[in-house]
Amino acid sequence: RRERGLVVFFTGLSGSGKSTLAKGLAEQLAGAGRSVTLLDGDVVRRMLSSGLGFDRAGRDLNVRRIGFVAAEVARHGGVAVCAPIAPYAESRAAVRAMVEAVGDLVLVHVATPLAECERRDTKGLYRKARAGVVTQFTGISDPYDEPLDAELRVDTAGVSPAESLAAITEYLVTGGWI
Ligand code: GGZ
Repeated sequence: RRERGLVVFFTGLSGSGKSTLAKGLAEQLAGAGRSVTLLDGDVVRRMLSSGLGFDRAGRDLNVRRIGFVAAEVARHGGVAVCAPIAPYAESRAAVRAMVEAVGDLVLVHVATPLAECERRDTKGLYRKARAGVVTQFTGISDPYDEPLDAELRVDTAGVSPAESLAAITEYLVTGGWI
């Protein structure tokens, strides 16, 4: 018997908390005995999408590649946890179509407000974006389409990563995935 494949796809601004939540969730699912593949934004950019830029075409291709790999994982009964910004609704819809042809998709909108992401500025990129040193920066000089079809929305402002993670876990337990 094969378990039904699952893709948990995080989308949100840089610094919103996607990577932290994705990593925590991946560990939790692995602990529950699932075979988990983590497709984090920066690793994918290095290993799968090196050479791609941040214009619309580059982001679209990046997100579709992630969706393709995630769907392959799900097709074989695994769990893929993905965490790119994925700012375009159209690219996210393409991922949903690829995944739902073979398994389940849970889209998690990490809806931490821009002001909080910018306050954190963990990598100093917002400061550079404001100064115009980094261009086409999501939320500052590039768009982010707010998801209208997210299964789950979490705002990590003023909440511990453990609490945000618990909300996601609870959703997956209620839906019978864990
Ligand atoms: C957005 C950028 C940009 C621009 C570099 N816009 O916080 P980070 O550093 O680690 O996450 C961001 C990451 C975004 O890559 P993704 O592959 O997730 O984006 S997309 O889904 O849109 O393809 C950020 C860094 O790369 N970064 N330049 N201009 N983020």
